[in-house]
Amino acid sequence: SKVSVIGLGYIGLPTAAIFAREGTEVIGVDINQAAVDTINKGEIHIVEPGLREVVRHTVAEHKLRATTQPEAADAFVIAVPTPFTENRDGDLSYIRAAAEAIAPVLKTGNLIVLESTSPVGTTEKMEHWLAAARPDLKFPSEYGDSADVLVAYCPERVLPGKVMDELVQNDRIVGGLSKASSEAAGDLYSIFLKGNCLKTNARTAEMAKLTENSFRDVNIAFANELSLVCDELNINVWELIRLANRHPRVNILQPGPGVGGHCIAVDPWFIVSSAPKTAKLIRTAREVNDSKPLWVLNRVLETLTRVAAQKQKSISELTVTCMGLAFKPNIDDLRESPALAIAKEIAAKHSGTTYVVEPHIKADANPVEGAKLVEIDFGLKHADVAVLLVDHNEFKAISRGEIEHLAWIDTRGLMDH
Ligand code: SAJ
Repeated sequence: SKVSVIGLGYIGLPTAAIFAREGTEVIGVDINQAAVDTINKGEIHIVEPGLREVVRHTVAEHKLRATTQPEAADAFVIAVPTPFTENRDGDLSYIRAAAEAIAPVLKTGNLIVLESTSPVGTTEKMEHWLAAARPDLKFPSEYGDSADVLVAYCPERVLPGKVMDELVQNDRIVGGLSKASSEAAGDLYSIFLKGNCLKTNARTAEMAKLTENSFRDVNIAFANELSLVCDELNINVWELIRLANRHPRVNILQPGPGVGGHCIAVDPWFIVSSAPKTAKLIRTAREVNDSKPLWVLNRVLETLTRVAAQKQKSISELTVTCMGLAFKPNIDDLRESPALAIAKEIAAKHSGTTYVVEPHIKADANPVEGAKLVEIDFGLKHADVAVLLVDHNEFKAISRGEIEHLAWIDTRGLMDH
């Protein structure tokens, strides 16, 4: 069988490569000509451990090929972005464009699977766009199991950095617009899936993806709120959580400088925008997590005032070092990173010197205007105030002796673990 993957990004390219590794003929489609050319040379345009080898091998074996023009296939997997809009909803224009691009090559018997994280009801909208372009074909919402084509929603739930492993191992939800659609989508993923395939309808599958990330967001918000309460009550939140988690039914997550990445900080809004009056807890959790960077910034500014008074210096004579910029440990991903946002604000507001330390990016790629990217030792040695924003492994080796001379603001509890 022939599978076409539309959108060759962080999810689409690994998915295409893994189908091809199993011997399936895969046509990857992307509007980005440069990405298409890179892939056809057996190279990759994104960072994901283990991906390069599989792309190189499957391209060389003529199992994987990329193009900008959709071609006929047996199954189409759509993995295009659904960017966050100003009114906190998903922008479905890429899904619509993908649907309209494949519509002319659709044939009876084809399966179309949407993977993009989307608000509830998007798969039905995609079907509507396909149907509008192909009035000659029967679609499942109207014709059920006697439709000409099959349509399903199948979210990915892989963790960046572990995509090649999690794509194969994780359980997978498939939600069809008809029973036959769910069955066909299950058969498609069984080509490479080692985890279980869980079948449901499309709306439930859409909501499941949003629910998983909202669950994590709400639980991180609980930890972040605790960190503010503990600060007021003069309690060490890290010790508190460690102790509370010894209860057999308590499992609190870790507070931090806020929630970053392009999923957990976004997906809950898709639920809120669909049920604005009802989704109160989910909305509040988003607000709690989104307010954490400002709280950290204010802590830094207050600390600068206090240290200036202690040292009888002006604030402009003090140096702040920001430790870490990525949105989570041990990666170089800066997307929606609260650490980056905080560092930028400090560099903009602080009248003295600001240093940033980020072992995962190169000195000439420093994204913080007004700050200098420096090594860990240098940054600590010259700082009056240091704020730990990401618990990278590189920072775990910092000893108490190295931070004795400075005011240490630890948003991740690194020194308490
Ligand atoms: N964070 C905390 N405290 C914690 C855990 C995380 O502050 O205890 C912060 C991190 O520092 C980071 C943010 O949350 O800023 C998100 O990081 P993450 O590791 O929780 O998740 P992502 O965004 O890398 O990936 C998530 C995953 N979803 C879940 O774990 C429910 C992944 O499985 C999804 O596939 C991915 O979102 C996605 O693409 O939706």
